[in-house]
Amino acid sequence: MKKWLLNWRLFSLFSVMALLLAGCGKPFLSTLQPAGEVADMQYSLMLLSTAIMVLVIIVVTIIFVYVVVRFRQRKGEEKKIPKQVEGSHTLEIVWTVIPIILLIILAVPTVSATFKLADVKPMNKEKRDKHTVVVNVRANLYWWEFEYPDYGIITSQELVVPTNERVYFNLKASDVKHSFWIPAVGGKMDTNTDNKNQFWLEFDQKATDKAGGIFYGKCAELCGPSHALMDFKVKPLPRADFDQWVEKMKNAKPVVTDSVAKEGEAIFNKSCIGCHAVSPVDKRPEQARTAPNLANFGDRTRIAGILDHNEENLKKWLKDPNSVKPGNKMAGTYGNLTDDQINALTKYLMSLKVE
Ligand code: HEC
Ligand SMILES: [Cu+2]
Repeated sequence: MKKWLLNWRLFSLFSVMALLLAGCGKPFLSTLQPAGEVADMQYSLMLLSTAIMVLVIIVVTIIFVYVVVRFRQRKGEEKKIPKQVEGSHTLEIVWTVIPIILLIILAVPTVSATFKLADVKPMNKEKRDKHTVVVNVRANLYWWEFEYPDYGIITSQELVVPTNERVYFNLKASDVKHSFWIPAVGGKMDTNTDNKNQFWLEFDQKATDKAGGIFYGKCAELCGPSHALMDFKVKPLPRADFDQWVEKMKNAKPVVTDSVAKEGEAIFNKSCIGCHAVSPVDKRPEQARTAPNLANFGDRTRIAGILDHNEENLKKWLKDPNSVKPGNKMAGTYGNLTDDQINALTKYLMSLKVE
């Protein structure tokens, strides 16, 4: 092959790879841009293990190349056999001890970080500090519920937390196993049906600003056909704003003035209220909470966790949820809606705001 052609091919290959890699590293979803204490710890461990691996690869490669060159068959010396070292105690000790040392270097910080990350004492105290924020996360096919037991409020799909402090989580699932993961901030931790997992995360204010105020969360355990669409968003707020948000949620009530929205409310109260609550203060037991709480639906940035938040997409969702999220638990549970009903419901749902 002509040389310039080969160069050109390599060049395009590397450009495509560079383009692919450029997709990584967005501040709102990359583990490589850690946005809090947990993410920092996890990132340092990644760097450490990568450094050790690269070191091993470099040393082995150098030895390999040296041996290939040094002991190659030379002209006139075809029969020559180099000195044999089989059974050398020194060498055997060297290549046993070095990996042990490397493993210890890796193990000490890993075990220490594991214990730090598992320290959830502040949330389990007999009488919890008033300041400590605890969130009960419940994963469902294919949506997320966030309950704040100390404030008596519930929200869905978008987790709101204070920045620059440890937030504690109780994690569980109501149907199958899922996994709670906010790549830039930390995780992942399984949500199970038969036990409760606990951990904490810290959301850094500066990193939040850099990420545009919102982080992406994901389900990280294959759970069904719409697993890849089981996203949620995280809105970290400065403590004062967070407290305000909690107060607004506690006092939220749908105020419907528009006549079309009123029609929507009537349809909603007939066909949808059995599953969806529109008050964040939902006293029903969790088995009865079979759908996302819609109290602050109008404030959200996504519909069903994935579609951009606008009327057009909401109509698309109400018309045929299955076309958006195959196999979701809302599809086929209410009769066909007419376009007028969908318009009315859209007006009503978009008016559900606390901000
Ligand atoms: C059988 C229970 C059930 C009924 C009845 C039901 N839904 Fe749902 N709805 C769900 C579930 C479950 C989801 C979550 C789907 C997902 O994201 O996987 C959902 C999601 C939604 C969402 C997106 C929520 C979000 O947080 O982004 C909207 C909006 C919605 N439903 C509106 C309605 C309306 C309007 C009606 C009545 C016409 C209705 N639902 C009837 C179960 C139900
Ligand atoms: Cu999943």
